[in-house]
Amino acid sequence: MPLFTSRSNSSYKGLSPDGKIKMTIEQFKVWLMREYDADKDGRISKNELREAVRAAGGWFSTWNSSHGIKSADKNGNGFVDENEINNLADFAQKKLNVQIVPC
Ligand SMILES: [Ca+2]
Ligand SMILES: [Ca+2]
Repeated sequence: MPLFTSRSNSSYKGLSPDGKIKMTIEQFKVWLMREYDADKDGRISKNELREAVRAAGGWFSTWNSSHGIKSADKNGNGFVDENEINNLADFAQKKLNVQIVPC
């Protein structure tokens, strides 16, 4: 199943009328892992997140990356853990055109 349901020709698929990309938290995690888990160990390290910020440019450009990474990695173990992904989701909702919807 594609992550974003296709309903427009824009580069972002699955845009709703209010311009938000809607996804569930599960989809958000899957998307993060697919896009940014470079070594496929099932979690996002600080380095991977930093790469993501750099590579994504516009997507993350409003994010002060070091601050963002720090605030995402609450327990400071160098990885964005399962529960810390929620922090990223919060950020995505506040700063990006993403809306996390109930499953
Ligand atoms: Ca990884
Ligand atoms: Ca962590």
